[in-house]
Amino acid sequence: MTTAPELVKQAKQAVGKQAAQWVESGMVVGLGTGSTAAFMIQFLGERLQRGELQQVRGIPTSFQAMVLARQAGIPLTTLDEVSEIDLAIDGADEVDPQKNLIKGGGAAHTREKIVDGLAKEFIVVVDGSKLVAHLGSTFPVPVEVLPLAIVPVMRALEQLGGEPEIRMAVKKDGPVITDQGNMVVDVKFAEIPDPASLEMHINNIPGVLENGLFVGLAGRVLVGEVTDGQPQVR
Ligand code: ABF
Repeated sequence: MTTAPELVKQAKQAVGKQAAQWVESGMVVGLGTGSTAAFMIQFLGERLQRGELQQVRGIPTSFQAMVLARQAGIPLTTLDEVSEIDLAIDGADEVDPQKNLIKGGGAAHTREKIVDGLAKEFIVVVDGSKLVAHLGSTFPVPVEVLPLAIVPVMRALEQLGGEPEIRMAVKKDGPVITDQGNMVVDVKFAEIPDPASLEMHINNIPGVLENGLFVGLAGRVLVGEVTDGQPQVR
């Protein structure tokens, strides 16, 4: 069982490295957000620098991914300039047995859903702690909200049976602001029996930009674990 922070880091590193091996020359790659995707970006950059790959272009899912990709030497492009995304590689906060996800712990789920959803293949990279029997059991559903609508949106989220809470910055001196300039509400649900329906109902609230339920988008799920001191990916 991988739980200590150093072991979790090793698991994320192992899965990030393996995911970078799925990239082939000529591909347009969606670059995910978070610490696991960051390892993938680093290893992908190293493959490019070694000359193992040519003509790869990345589409970042956040400012974080954009900066890391530039540092790693990965050429970037935009959705305006490509007709398709071959592969997206991104992390998650929860993965259920049907490969439905909760994402958005990094407040990047709006761009992530656009990029990951457009990809021909979307590979999820997680450490074993992210696997759950039911979505919502360990993590609330993040919702990106236009600031002017924050009060009515929170009321509507309560009517859907959730307990919404505005996400605050680490120092608690203000709300977290997304790359798009919006706020994030984390919504705890006692249970999520139908993730697809909840995803749709939340997005129907005026003022909501996007929520972190990713239903039916994930393809392969790569899981990193450290067993007997050895990082492994399954
Ligand atoms: C992003 O980073 C998110 O959608 C998810 O919230 C988070 C996963 O973080 P980490 O890989 O650091 O555990 O992919």
